[in-house]
This record gives sequence, C-alpha cells and structure tokens, in this order.
Amino acid sequence: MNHSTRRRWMIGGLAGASGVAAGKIAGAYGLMPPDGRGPYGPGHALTYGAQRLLTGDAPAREFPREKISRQPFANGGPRKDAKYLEHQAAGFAGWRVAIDGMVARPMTLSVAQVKAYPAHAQITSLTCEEGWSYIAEWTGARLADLLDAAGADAGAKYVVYYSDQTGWMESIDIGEARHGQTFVAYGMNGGELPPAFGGPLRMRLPRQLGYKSVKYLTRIHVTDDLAKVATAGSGSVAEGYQWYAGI
Ligand SMILES: Nc1nc2c(c(=O)[nH]1)N[C@H]1C(S)=C(S)[C@@H](COP(=O)(O)O)O[C@H]1N2
Ligand SMILES: [Mo]
Repeated sequence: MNHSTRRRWMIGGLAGASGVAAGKIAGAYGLMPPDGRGPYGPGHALTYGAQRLLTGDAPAREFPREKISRQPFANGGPRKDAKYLEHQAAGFAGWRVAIDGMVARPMTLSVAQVKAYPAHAQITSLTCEEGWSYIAEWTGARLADLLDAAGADAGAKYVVYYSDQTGWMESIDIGEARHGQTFVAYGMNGGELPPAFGGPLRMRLPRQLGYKSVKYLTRIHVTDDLAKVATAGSGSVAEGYQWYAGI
C-alpha cells in the first residue's frame, strides 16, 4: 500500500468506525487525541485522527492584505466587569500571563515582556463554529518561543490555556502549540489588540475554530496528561464542541 492509499484507508476506517473502534484505529496509528483515554472520552478520536491525517502540520491559509475584513465581528461584546475595566484604564500595565506546569522556568510575563520576543504576523481567518468568520492581521509572539523560554519539558504533550473570564479555557496538543502560526497575539490590523477582540493578549491559532483562540489570556499550562488538569471538564468540550476543532 502506498502512503496515500494507506492514508485514505485509515480515514475511511476512522469515518466508518464507531467511537470506540475509531479510538482503537487512531491509537494504533499514533493519532490518539487526549480524550481517547482521558477525560473527553473516545468520541473525539474520529475528528482528531482524520484531521491529523489530512492536514498534518499544514499551515492555515494566509491572505493578502486587501482581504482583511473592514468590519471584523467581536464575539461577546465589550467587557464591563470592574476588574477588566481597571486593567483597561491602566493601559494593561498590570496584566500578566503565567507559564507553568511542566516547565523548567515558570514565568509570569507582562505584555511588554511578551512583546520582547520576536514578533510575527499572520493574515488569517477567524472562523466561528456558528458560521461567521472574518480575516484580520494578527501580530504576536510564537507560543513555541515562549515554551522554549520557559523550558517546556520534552515529555510535554498538551498546552492548556486560560482566560481571566470564568469558564474560558482550552487545550491543544504540543504539535499545535509549537506550530508556527500559533501565537500569543497582542496586535491586530496594525494596532494594539482591541479590548473587544481579547486585548491585551489572546491565543491565536488559525488552524482550528475560533473558540480555540481564547481571549484575555492569563495562564499557559504545560502538561503530559489532560486528566491531571482539574478544569479539563470546562471549556468548549463541556459545552458539547469538539476538542480538536481543525478547519
Ligand atoms: N475569553 C474568551 N475567549 C473567547 C470567547 C469568549 O467569549 N471569551 N469567544 C470564543 C469564540 S466562540 C470565538 S468564535 C472567538 C471570537 O473571536 P472574536 O471576538 O475576535 O470574533 O473567540 C473565542 N475566544
Ligand atoms: Mo465561536
């Protein structure tokens, strides 16, 4: 069997199998997502395994500047809670993002400290599971660079990340975390990242659906086992969405 025939066979196998069988096939080919054995159950194995086979490390599409949406849609409206408004009034000088878990050097970074890492830009689409999308340019540090600075353990398998907004946490596998288009973003369309779009810091990963691009980022946690993360039950999966939201 050549490579592409085998790939098609595996995708067919995954698509045709029940959740549990798909988990077995995916596991046998090293495509097991965390939920296969962990807190998220076998159901997510199908999407993850099939998508990983189809897309691998392929970058999300990048667009020319003229495709940038004139009126990007901010999901959730402006924040009105006192704590956030205080940060905003202070120009986010007190905002911090922690990097902890399986790292040699846990860090707590200000926005200025995130900006000190090499800046990268991407013009990509943010695609919501509800069916709308917009294209924008995001500027940020690569999550990979932050993980290296913190000395992420070679055995790390997942990155779990949190907003200061209760319930907003997501997780990705280490391959997605280290992908060149996965940013801790602080800029949008040439300016600061506006509050409505998650300022001062948001996760930005264009290879997956919008809900994975968590806004108001305050913590990045490195682990080898999502079952160890007490809050694994919150975030998109708890709401009934796919853990692996590849597009
Ligand atoms: N903290 C936080 N992050 C979030 C959300 C949110 O409401 N709060 N919405 C998510 C969803 S469902 C989508 S589609 C995108 C929307 O990003 P936007 O506001 O830039 O459109 O952010 C995601 N990240
Ligand atoms: Mo969304």
